[in-house]
Amino acid sequence: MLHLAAAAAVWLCLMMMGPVEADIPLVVPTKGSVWPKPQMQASEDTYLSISPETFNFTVANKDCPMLRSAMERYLKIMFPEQIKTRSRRHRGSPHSEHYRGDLKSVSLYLMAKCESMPYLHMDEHYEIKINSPDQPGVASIISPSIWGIMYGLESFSQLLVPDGDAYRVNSNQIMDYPRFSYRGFMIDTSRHFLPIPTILENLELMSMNKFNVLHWHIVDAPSFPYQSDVYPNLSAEGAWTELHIYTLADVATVVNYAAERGIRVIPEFDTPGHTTSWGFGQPGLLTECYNSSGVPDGTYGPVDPSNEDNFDFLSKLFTEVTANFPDHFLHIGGDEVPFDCWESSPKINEFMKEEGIPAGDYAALEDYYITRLIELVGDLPTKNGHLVWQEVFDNGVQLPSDTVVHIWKDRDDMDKVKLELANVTAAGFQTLLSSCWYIQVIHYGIDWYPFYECDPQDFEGTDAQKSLIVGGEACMWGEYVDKTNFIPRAWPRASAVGERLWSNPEDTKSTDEATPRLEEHRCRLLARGYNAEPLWPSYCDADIV
Ligand code: CP6
Repeated sequence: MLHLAAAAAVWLCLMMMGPVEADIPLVVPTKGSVWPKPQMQASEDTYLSISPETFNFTVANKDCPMLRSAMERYLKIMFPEQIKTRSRRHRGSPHSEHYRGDLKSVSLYLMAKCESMPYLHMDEHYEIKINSPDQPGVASIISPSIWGIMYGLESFSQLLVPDGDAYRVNSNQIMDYPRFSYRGFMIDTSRHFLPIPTILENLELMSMNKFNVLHWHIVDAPSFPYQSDVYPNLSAEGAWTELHIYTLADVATVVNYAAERGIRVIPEFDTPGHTTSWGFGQPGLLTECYNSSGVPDGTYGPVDPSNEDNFDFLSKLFTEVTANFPDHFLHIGGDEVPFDCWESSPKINEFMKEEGIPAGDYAALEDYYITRLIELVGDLPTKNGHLVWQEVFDNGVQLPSDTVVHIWKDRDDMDKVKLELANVTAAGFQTLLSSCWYIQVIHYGIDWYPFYECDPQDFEGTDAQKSLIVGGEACMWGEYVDKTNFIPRAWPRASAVGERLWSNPEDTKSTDEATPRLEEHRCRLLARGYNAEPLWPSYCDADIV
């Protein structure tokens, strides 16, 4: 009765604010559903009972240090030491005719070698069997990789339904794997510093949503928080303060915490634009801009490609960066390069003449810069691959065939985005989509439908073109986001992106079908202690503590 009254009040309020759907359904969250939706799942009403005091995971096949830590982590996630709601729960209900016994342990079968670092196109398959016909009364998680085992543990943890002080888990067979191998989340630590605990909390939430790449847009024009050993002046002069920095030890903390959850960390050092903060600690790096009377006006533009020392600087800096970020890929940026400062500079125009770059063709100068940068990145001791923002492709830069092109523009014009997807893949490049997944942008109302409805393979193209889509990335640009609002702004809205990138599109066409599952998932995140924001008038058991 109370629910109806509350819903009616909300309905009245909404009516007064403007036209909305007249009937607002009360969302009844489902229990024990897995988010993102598995590729294949068959479940039954029969269930096993789990007692937290005695339950354990068992290494059935091959041991692995990461397997041990994942087991311990999931025991804590499943059975938090202090569940304050426990005393308020009803006692466990008496077993029904569907009860099939107690589940004392889940056997973990790691079927191939024990790895320690995640990578692009790693194997992520897993299988879960709980009280299956061929193995009644027991449960197992089976995977060729430690990464699949982790996803299996996450899915298993989501199947548990509290039952007094115990839990129930239904008979289930799950066979699961991701639709895309790149499921990214971008953070921006230049517009606002994000303390390490916030970054780690977000990594934990990413793993609960089966994301596998943290794209760390670590520096940009406003501040340079990366503390380099080889160029300490960059952060000494370019960070907000000497405390708003990430040391190499902090980087290692993030990289290791991420790897333990199957998440790669790709740093972005965006050049030649977006580099104002770099200039304070590295004189000569940026182009001096001139006023109309031909005098330097005291401001600086993009990296100065006419200064040969700058390529040496970038090579040394990136040697350090790639030694500390072990992933194969480096994001080298290349977006939004303004040409007016280059245009104003006699030094730049003279250099273009010497290099045979047509006068006034600053896109060709950008091409010169990016081409050298890509060569430099491939020649680092770690021989890295690279991602670039779409402008680099749009401007006609000749790119090596292994470049990943990151599409971000035209979020208000999906027809343009589809055309870009078609063009980039027709040129044979691996492609990553972000245009429709700007997590920092919020609206009043239900705000996750467009995220859920965006599909990276929904464009005119051949199967070969579609297969070049490596995945997508939710971006949290940081202009208006810091540790105070990061987590609720990201979650559970990014969960909608997570399901789009993981699940079969045929089974995830409907936001109506997804709604109760996402409601449950949001309550789950709340129960696990994360400030995931609400989606719609509703309640969670964890609300009252
Ligand atoms: N910073 C950098 C940004 C953006 C980009 N690059 C950006 C532009 C427009 C929107 C959101 C973000 N803040 N370095 C573009 C990739 Cl709407």
